[in-house]
Amino acid sequence: MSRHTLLVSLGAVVAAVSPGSVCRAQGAVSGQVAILEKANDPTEDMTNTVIYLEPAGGVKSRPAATNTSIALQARQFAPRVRVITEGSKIEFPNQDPFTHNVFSKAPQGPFDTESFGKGKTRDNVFKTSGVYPLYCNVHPKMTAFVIAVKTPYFTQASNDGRFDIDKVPAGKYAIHLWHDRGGEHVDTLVVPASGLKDLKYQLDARGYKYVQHKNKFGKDYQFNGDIY
Ligand SMILES: [Cu+2]
Repeated sequence: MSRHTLLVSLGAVVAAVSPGSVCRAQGAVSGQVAILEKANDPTEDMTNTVIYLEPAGGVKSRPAATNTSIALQARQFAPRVRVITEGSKIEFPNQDPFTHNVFSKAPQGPFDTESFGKGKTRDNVFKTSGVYPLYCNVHPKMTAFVIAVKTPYFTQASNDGRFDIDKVPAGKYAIHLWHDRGGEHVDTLVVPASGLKDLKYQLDARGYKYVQHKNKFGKDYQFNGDIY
């Protein structure tokens, strides 16, 4: 091989290795989840199902913040469930004409916004991953859940239970499916470069029973003249 030929060959190799080709192939992970209900009751809160994929070796860098909001509206948290990345901020705008509060006793990050009135907004940064049940110290039936995750691969199911997580690099994952009445299911997935589809999962809400939580002082709620 002449010196000239060698230089040409090296040039061809360099051109073939573009920055994009160094990345691992990415595919979508999709499927459908169903909630088993007592006496075939319909599932009206399917979108409260959170699905996320944790890479087997953990994530190398902290995923970007996915700041969002949960409104206080008609004596409810709207929406009732939000999944975010660890370290994200959630704002709580009070859209009712009366006072609310937001507190959580989650051991990984308890907080309390104190009471705030109509048109005001409070917020909280969820620094540590985990499930945060949120309550209002004024209204005993108000409940929401924030699920803070350490991965950028997450979603919430649509009304029919379908889910689709885009751009998942090939590799091994733990898939978590969580629903406030159906509990949590964890499974191992090996995602090929082409992705995975038609996954089927079922969560069981038949044993679920509503349990009234305590107020922020750890005591039973007292009727305070407000309408529950
Ligand atoms: Cu309230």
